[in-house]
Amino acid sequence: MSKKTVAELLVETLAGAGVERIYGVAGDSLNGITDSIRKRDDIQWIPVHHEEAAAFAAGADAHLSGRLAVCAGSCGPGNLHLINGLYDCHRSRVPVLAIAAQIPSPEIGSGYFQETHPEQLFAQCSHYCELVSQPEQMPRVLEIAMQTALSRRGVAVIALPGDVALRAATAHQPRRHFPQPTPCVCPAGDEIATLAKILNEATKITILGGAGCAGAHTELIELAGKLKAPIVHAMRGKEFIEYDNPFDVGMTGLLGFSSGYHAMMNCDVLLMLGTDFPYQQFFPKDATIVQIDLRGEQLGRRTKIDYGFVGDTKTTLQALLPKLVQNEFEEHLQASREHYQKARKGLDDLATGEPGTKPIHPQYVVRVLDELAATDAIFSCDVGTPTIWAARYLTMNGQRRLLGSFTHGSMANALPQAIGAQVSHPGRQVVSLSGDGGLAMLLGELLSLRQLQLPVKVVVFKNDALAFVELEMKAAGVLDFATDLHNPDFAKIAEAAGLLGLTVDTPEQVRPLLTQALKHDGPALVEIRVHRQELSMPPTITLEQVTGFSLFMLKAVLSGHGDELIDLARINLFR
Ligand SMILES: Cc1cc2nc3c(=O)[nH]c(=O)nc-3n(C[C@H](O)[C@H](O)[C@H](O)COP(=O)(O)OP(=O)(O)OC[C@H]3O[C@@H](n4cnc5c(N)ncnc54)[C@H](O)[C@@H]3O)c2cc1C
Ligand SMILES: Cc1ncc(C[n+]2csc(CCOP(=O)(O)OP(=O)(O)O)c2C)c(N)n1
Repeated sequence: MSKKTVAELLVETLAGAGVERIYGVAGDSLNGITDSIRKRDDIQWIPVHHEEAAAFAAGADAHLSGRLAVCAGSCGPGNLHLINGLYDCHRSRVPVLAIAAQIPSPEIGSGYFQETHPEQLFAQCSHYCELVSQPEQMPRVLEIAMQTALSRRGVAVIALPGDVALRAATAHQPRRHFPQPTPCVCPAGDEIATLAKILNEATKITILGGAGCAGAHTELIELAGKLKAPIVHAMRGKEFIEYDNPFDVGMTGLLGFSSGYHAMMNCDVLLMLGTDFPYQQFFPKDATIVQIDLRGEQLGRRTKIDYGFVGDTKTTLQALLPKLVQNEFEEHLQASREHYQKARKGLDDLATGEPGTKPIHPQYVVRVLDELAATDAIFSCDVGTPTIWAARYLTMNGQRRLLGSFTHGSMANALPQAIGAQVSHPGRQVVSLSGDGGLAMLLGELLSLRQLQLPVKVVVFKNDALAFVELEMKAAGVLDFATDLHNPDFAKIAEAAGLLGLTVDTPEQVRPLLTQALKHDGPALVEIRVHRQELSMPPTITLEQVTGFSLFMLKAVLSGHGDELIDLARINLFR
């Protein structure tokens, strides 16, 4: 019988599979695991201050590396805190294993101190969630969990009672190799022929691409060239699609560009590639819609489709391209591109910083940040108005990365995601675009930056409000309420926490202080006093006009200024 404990076997299995770190907060029920990590030098414990941050950090790590990342929480409250972050990982389809420590096994079912039932709690945010109740289950349950997280892409959870973790393991040799499966999936020959026929017979074709186009940039651009098709992207596809793309016509959706919207509405055939863009209202009603997705269950989920094919984008396009004839009809592409340039200019015109004017336009801040940031910077943006600025003013180039809580939509994501990004990519510049509400929600994670010596740059958009919600309230015709924030001086808090803390009050300070922060050899926080209601309600739109219109929020979000409807609001509300 080996003297190795279950916890040691668990840690050995993870390390052997290439897992380099576990994010978490220590606790009694995790002692076996943390102690096993202490004894090894091929795997690290990454201490954060809130388990939710551990899950977000692991999600960012997995998203950027494409590999399994791991987080852990102690029993009861410790692993309950993981849940929101795990929902985000699961819904973003990143492979994350969560170790949820459990109370001593003989006490389960007695209402013991800190007792919860992780198998039930994590059921909705995982593909696999099992209790390890005896040593003989290990490492098999762990291996199944890891394989499931990788193969189905999402979260897997193992609940491990502290006492079981300390018992002697019965198995010796864990499996070593857990590569991320990357199967080539191609629709059958007759399906490719059908797809080619639809596309060859159409002239006005638009492509809507999403995160499922990652790794298929060359094929995508060649496809658009053959089809003379404008490419619209969904938010999670921005980092993979926008760059080096002469067919780019911007994003669609509430935060999108009117050019993206029009390109989709005016086409005869819409080709959806690797996207789960969620907003039904933005899909055309009369076009033929063709969808290609790696997961069959995604087909037709967001809009009624005419044809659906199961395949990965790269392999499918490689099979399709030789069967396509060159489309000679240029007008649709030209009109969409011209529209895009106009929409882009409209947004750029809002990103100004007149000396002396206060408060500062947040658009200007992000435009300057975009100019100053490294070619391979990793950005994360909080849910709230920072997501809007990131979508519109950060330029992707194939090397830069963009993290957000785009599918789950949770506040306070940016700082913990930046932690995961910086830990897993120590040489890269990592910038968190944080809301003042979002930062405050997981403020303790500033301390993690110091403790872990992570040179993350936190740019705080200080508008003294839950501004995104305020916009929604205005748009819904209700008075703002409960959205005020009586903020502290975040720069001073940062200084006290051992970070460089800077305050920007005027537009002329934006560039020098962002430059100083980016150059700083260590963590830095730049608090920027930005306009509270940058996206004000267009005064010409009344509640009656939008009653029953499910995109009511759009009129607030998409208008750059109260008197200037630059985007989709006009198209949707006044047609
Ligand atoms: C405040 C806020 C506002 C937002 N506003 C907008 C907005 O205006 N516009 C917008 O676009 N988004 C917006 N979002 C984000 C939105 O909620 C969705 O997360 C986003 O649109 C989805 O992007 P996606 O389709 O690229 O990625 P996903 O939702 O991740 O979909 C990717 C799809 O690709 C498939 N796939 C994966 N790999 C492959 C492969 N190799 N080959 C083929 N298929 C594959 C997957 O199965 C999945 O169906 C907003 C989010 C927030 C928080
Ligand atoms: C955990 C969580 N709570 C509440 C919300 C609802 N919500 C969405 S955006 C937002 C405001 C975000 O405020 P802040 O971080 O200050 O950014 P701002 O919009 O002001 O720039 C809120 C409360 C949410 N998405 N997630």
